[in-house]
Amino acid sequence: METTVLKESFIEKSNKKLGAKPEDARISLTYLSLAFILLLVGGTLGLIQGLNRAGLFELPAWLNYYQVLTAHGILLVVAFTTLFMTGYFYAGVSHTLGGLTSKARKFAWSALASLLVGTVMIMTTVVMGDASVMYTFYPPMQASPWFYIGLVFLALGIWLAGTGVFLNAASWKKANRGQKLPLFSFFAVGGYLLLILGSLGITAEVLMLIPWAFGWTETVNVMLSRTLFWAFGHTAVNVWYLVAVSAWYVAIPKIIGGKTFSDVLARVVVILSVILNVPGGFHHQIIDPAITQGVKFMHVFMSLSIALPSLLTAFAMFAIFERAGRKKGATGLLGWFKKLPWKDVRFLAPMIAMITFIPAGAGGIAQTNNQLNQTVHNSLWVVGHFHLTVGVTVALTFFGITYWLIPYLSKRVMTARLNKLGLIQTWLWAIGMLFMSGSMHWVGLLGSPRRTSFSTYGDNATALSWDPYLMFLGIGGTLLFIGVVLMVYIAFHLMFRAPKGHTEFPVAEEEKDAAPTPKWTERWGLWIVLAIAVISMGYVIPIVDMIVNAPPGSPGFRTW
Ligand code: HEM
Ligand SMILES: [Cu+2]
Repeated sequence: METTVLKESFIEKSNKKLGAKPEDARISLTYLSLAFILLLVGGTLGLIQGLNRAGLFELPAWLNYYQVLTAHGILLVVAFTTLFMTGYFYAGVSHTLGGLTSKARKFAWSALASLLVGTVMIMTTVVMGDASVMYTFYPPMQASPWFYIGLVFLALGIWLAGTGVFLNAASWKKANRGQKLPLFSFFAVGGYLLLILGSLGITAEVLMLIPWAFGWTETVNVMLSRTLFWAFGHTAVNVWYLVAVSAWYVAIPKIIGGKTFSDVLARVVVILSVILNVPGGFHHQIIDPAITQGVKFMHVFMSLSIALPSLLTAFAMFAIFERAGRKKGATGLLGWFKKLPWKDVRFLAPMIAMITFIPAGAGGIAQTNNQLNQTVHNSLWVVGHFHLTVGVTVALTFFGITYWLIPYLSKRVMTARLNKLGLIQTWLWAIGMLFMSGSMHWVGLLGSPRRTSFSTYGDNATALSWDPYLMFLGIGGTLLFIGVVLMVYIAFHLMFRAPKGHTEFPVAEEEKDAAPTPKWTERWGLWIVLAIAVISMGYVIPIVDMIVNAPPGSPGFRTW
């Protein structure tokens, strides 16, 4: 016991002195720079869409609305998120396990190469007008085969990045027998495990679509493709959420001067997320034909079960806030609220992200119900929903991480001026999204469809009644775009310009009297078996049905 304590404090001390290892920092900084460049491009495209839908900006003849929408979706919800997650997880694994192994470093670099090749391939086909199929690429819309091959490279990149983390964690466990994997690395292992499980769906799908896009097979099974897509699409956004949650459990308590609420609870949240998530994909297909009511009912239940870990997290977070506040002398029922460091952007950004998850999660629960889904399906409501979940809860937490992660890696410090700029950025984002997402929700209820450029539908009275809301959408989008520019400026400033110095990687400690974490939390083999069992329970019957009772397949169409 004594030696382990010694060892830990030695690692901690040397980390403090030296900060991130240069060769590990280079990996994370490269990932993060690319992520922020893509955020800038994707955000610009978002502004174009927002202004177009407000009726303020007409796209030039050479630019198609669906081309813009495809690029915006893929750059932000797939590429930005994957790159940020990898840069952040590798930095934290390096920090909490005392440096990356040379093998893990190789995996990180080859993952980056694969992700870049994939992104460039996909974007080239989109820019050339050969793949305006949006990020969901539903057949029978048919893109250039290189678009789907690009997706294979993205999946490969995810597997490589995950494998590097798994190997690193395994070698640490071997060298530190009997010790529990540090919580941050536990999140990283769980996150990649879930992402890899989800990516199996998209891989199976594109292997079907590639021969079809080359013309080697004539038709494709549309229902099967949609189902496999959502096994991935749904899981991926839940992974982005889990990445955000990792920072809430690991970094935020430290930033506000508190302690971990419960190490076991955090690990149980990770385990439940890994086991329960994938079959939730069906809630994106509630209106799809060819899925029986019984199966749809089961999936409503599966979707709602994912709310459980989120509720556990909400409980833990408020407990952390209250304890930290009381330690600083807060009294009364809500006195702790005032003791929170609202002027520290490292806290404010993820806090607004968390608060946003309350209405965002409630909207998600509403959408999962069959009857309510009929009302909002394919309307702008849905776009409003995921700009709250991914656009605020995830993205704003990522921004909050950036304020300490980048200076930690670049061996610089955040100045008071940058903190102030960060506070402005956070409020701009929150207010911009309140306008944009709020009006999207509302106008969606009034029937305005998603995924269409501006139209008055021949001056139809209902369509004209949407206009004021769409104007607010445009105003919100403009504020958000200013937020994107500010954020990218701050990120690169922290990388290259801020004053040199030491920045801490905040990792919360457990309370002195915390109960030890039971060993069963690290039975990964069991979690994988359970996850596969749940996935089989959700998918075997509908997929067999879709294959055995398949209607004639569809040839490809170019709708643009
Ligand atoms: C400057 C900030 C942003 C603006 C102005 C913006 C604006 C928009 C608008 C207006 C649409 C709807 C278009 C339609 O359905 O016709 C849209 C779709 C979308 N946005 Fe954003 N957005 C922004 C940031 C983000 C972020 C940060 C993410 C995710 C991390 C994101 C992910 C998406 C996705 C996945 C779609 C759906 C694309 C599709 O339907 O195929 N957006 N965005
Ligand atoms: Cu989902």
